[in-house]
Amino acid sequence: MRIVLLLVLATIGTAAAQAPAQRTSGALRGRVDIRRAAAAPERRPSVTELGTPAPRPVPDIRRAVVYLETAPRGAFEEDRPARLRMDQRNETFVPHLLAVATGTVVDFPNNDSTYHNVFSLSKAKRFDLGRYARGRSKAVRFDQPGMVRVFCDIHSHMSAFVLVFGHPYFATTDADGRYRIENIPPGTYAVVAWHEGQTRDSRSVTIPAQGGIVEQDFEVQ
Ligand SMILES: [Cu+2]
Repeated sequence: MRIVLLLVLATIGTAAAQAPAQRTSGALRGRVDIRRAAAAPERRPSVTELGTPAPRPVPDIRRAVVYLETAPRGAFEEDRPARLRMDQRNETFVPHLLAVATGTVVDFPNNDSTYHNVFSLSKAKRFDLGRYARGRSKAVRFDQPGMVRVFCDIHSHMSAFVLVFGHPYFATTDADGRYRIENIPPGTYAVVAWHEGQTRDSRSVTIPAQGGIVEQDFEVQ
């Protein structure tokens, strides 16, 4: 309740103080430390695998997503790519995690020699793409905010996440765990770091009226 009030006050305050032509905004950046970074254990090749193709790559589970829990009033007119892709490669979804804005279309191309059957039972997006072979692709439009778990009906070890946001204030961490969210209007926000659907680290962050860069680190498991 207090956060909402602060947000409203901050919004009104800055709107009144600013010249109409100039819109101040800030950036939020920092690092997400993934504790016990459960780097999936490396598969030990066995004798029977000698001479067979390389073992499938371990999915990249070190990525986290940082986002504003409640979007500032006003803007959602940013140009985000409205089309992204999640490959099926070596019986793995690549990338393992996609963060998208509502309205984004995601292609699910099959780059394996086997069939796959991508589906989700998540409330935010239920779909079943059916079986299709190498070289073919099907697309899903994500039009409702929420967490979507993606699976393959044929390969139980295949899984991925699509996080859908109704605003543009989110970012996926890079290989070093760093993130950056741009163009945030001044105000106080609840900011969340998300990892693998298990942990959330929430902090209150204030973007000052004069804008600028605010640093905030997170810790998740
Ligand atoms: Cu599959």
